[in-house]
Amino acid sequence: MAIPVTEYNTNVRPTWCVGCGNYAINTAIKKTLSELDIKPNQAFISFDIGCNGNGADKIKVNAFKGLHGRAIPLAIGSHLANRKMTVIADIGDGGTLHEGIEHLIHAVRSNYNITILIHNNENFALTTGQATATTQESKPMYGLPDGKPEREMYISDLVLGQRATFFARAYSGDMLQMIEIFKSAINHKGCSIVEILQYCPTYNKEANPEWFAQKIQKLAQPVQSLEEAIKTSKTEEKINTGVIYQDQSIPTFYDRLQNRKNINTELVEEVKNYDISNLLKYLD
Ligand SMILES: Cc1ncc(C[n+]2csc(CCOP(=O)(O)OP(=O)(O)O)c2C)c(N)n1
Ligand code: SF4
Repeated sequence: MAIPVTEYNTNVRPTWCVGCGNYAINTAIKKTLSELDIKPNQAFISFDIGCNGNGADKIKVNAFKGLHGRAIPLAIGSHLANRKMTVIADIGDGGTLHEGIEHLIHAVRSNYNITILIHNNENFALTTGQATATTQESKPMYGLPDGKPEREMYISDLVLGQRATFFARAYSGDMLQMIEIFKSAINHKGCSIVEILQYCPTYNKEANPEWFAQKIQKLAQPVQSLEEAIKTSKTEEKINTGVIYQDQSIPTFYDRLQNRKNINTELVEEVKNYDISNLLKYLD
């Protein structure tokens, strides 16, 4: 029998704005863990700074809220320390594509066995709606009344360009699809990236449920090649959601380290014989 969803509840009341997509995302994570029978003490979630990160104390798992943009290296470190744990990094588009962009690239490249959930609300919401890399070109934003001068960046282009082994797109307004996507992402052996189109009624009013209803189309199944995945992930006419690409044939970071298996690590000679009495004398 699945673990009741209430087991993942805390007594902290959410403070997100009315209608914010973060409510549904937080609940979808709980429902996913419940349906996969992952107990609260078997999951580690690193949360970022931002509205998304305020989910940290609203879910009962091993949760850690780190510095802005660092949810991904925290997840990687936790996975390397305990590979039995289900490890998720939960982060906003700002933290992922600005402060922490290098971590995303290396997580994908190394294919660590973690899941990265990116709340893409197309702005730095907690700090009152500044433009991020995913904000549409020319859109007026806080501090940019004449519109964002740069072109937008697509998460799919970035991660599929680095040969991600799993890329999916979910929408915060579709809880059932979100849960199915999160389950596939957690079950994927390797680094799974889920871009969640997150409704932010306060700073990104244009991308509202009516707009999403017209734009979104659900992909029946993943496409076969990276090239096709990059094309399918484009968001100009229609926005495809679902698992867009998955390659199970690439070994994870740890599976590649065959030479380290069953080896008891020992200190090298020069470390074993290092005399530290000189350093210790300052402790007296
Ligand atoms: C290194 C660093 N840079 C900037 C900030 C200020 N800051 C705090 S939250 C935030 C916005 C977060 O935006 P995003 O990651 O997209 O998450 P959202 O609030 O939209 O969920 C910023 C810029 C910070 N705390 N640390
Ligand atoms: S500002 Fe946007 S992302 Fe932040 S809580 Fe409000 S609706 Fe949600």
